[in-house]
Amino acid sequence: MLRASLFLLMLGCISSHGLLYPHETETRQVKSLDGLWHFRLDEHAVGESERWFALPELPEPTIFMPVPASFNDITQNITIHRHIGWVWYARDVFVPKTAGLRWVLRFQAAHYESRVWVNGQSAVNHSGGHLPFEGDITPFIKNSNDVSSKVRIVVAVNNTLTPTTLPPGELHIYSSTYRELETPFDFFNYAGIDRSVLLYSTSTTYIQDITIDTQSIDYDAQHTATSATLTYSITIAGSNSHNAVRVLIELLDTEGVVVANNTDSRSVLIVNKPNLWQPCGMNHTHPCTEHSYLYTLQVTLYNDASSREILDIYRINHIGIRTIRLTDSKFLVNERLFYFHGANAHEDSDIRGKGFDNVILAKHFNLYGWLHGNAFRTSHYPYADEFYHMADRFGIAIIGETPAVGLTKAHYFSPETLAHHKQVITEMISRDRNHPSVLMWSLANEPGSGLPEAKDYFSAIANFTRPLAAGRPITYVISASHNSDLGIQFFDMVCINRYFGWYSQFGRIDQIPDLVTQELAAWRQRFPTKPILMSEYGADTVPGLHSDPSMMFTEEYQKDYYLAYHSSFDNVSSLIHPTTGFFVGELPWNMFDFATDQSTIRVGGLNRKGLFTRQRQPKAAAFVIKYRYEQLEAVPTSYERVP
Ligand code: BDP
Repeated sequence: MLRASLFLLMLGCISSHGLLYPHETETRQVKSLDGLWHFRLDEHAVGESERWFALPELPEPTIFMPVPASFNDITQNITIHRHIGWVWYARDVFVPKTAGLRWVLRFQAAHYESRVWVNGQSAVNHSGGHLPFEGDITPFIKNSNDVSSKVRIVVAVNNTLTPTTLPPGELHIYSSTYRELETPFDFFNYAGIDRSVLLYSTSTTYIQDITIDTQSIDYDAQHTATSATLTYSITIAGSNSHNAVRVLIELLDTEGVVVANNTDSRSVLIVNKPNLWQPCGMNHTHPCTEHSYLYTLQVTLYNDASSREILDIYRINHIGIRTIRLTDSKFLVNERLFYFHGANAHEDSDIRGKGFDNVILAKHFNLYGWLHGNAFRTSHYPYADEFYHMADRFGIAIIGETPAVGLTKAHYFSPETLAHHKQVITEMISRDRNHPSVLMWSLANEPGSGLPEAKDYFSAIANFTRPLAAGRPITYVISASHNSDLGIQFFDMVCINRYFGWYSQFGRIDQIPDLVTQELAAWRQRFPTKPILMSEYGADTVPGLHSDPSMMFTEEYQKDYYLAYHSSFDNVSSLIHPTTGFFVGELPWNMFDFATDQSTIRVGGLNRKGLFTRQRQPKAAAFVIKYRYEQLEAVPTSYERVP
């Protein structure tokens, strides 16, 4: 029921990042700028001094470049493939001029450093790939006698990584023709405007940000949810900072019925008999091919306390009611044990590189459904928003990871990197926190966490993130040994990557079970109150290569490799041993083959640890994992009461 008292919000005193997904509503238009843009390299870095942003056309030679896409693999030109430095994109667009509207130019991501000019004027700059950035371009739109006016958008993007970027990198200039970017991580440094570009409108006074979390769920004796309390906050921004507005917050079920509402900008919603969001692939939930329950949050902004004039409406259609709790040995979702069984991935595919594509997106989730895989880590950077939307829908758990991969040298743990890392964490959590599928934040992958510098660095990262974490546990993914890691003590869970039988004990599948058992026991002994997850394990496999007995790189070896790990997992699994187990999940490396730098261990420039090829076809091990996950899905799970 609508509360009697309507709160007036005074504008202008609230500031927030605001990375709401650009959805179309009654008050918002969204225009896609995806398509073919004019593109050229800037090999001598002269574009800015020669003011290419102010020219009617980019200087020749230009080519057509699809957006979104990484530029590297679109042509046959090796110079474009391995270009390091600035590239330029340009296109014109018609923006309808409408009084009372602001137009925002939004880049879902571009890698790495971006500068954007609109009609020759600097409009927005951003440092860092994998996360959106935007700017209000209304002031740059020319007045005309027409109802609409042409807007020229020019974007310069630079993929050079440095010791203070995330991920870090180091440019080595050996001669005028020989430059290499050293990338201390194992994936190709694809670049360009690799996610969609959108132009969207809002009213001049608008809903800038929304946060919503499940605070608590009450259950009856049969473990059926009887009520849930959600906390939310709404941020309003706009041109008229002295105007008074009011806001209506409504939660709608899948039938469109309002099940809770409120008129405070920051308060709670109480939902009776809630339908819970459930992660898929557990005995008590649903298969990963079926939908989880999602509500819609509708926020309506009215002009003032008395008028019915609507200024803005925004809807989030992926609200999941669910809680997360970690005990010393279990990962609980809705007070029931959750066991991560999926596979990690990369945003990577033929021709597109890291370019977003709905075809790849849909195939991704169809294959997780086929595999009975209920989780993935966004290794090693935040993925495109659309992955989170689909994961919410199917109940697939996401471990959201920052691009802090490759922090392997002491000088990378600098104050500059720390400041940027905090900025990235803020942007990632601001963008992704309302997705129920995000169950944990991973703040780095395989840092040099045994280096003395890592201790204070990760202590600072943990302290910074904890108040922002929106109810999720925090972690980073470890390659260091149990007795050398200095940072995970500040985090909630131990996530380890281990490659026994691949990067060590070559060809010795027989050694794997004991090594895994000893490894898990050693971590447990050091951290008896933190659950443990195997966040990577895998073996490169060339599809079609066979041998019996199995040899490294064959399909048989990959099968044997996985089978050798599983008995050791099961001996300490919290799923199979609810009272004594502490091992909460397994994520093979990798779901798909993916592009890397060329080297002697990367046949064809690919990391071939995929269960599937880069073209998304299964290798033999995919069937082993599918069979295992079907078995895991059938294990009944216990229900834990909140003490
Ligand atoms: C792990 C890294 C991952 C690599 C993998 C491998 O976390 O990024 O791709 O090794 O070498 O250490 O396959």
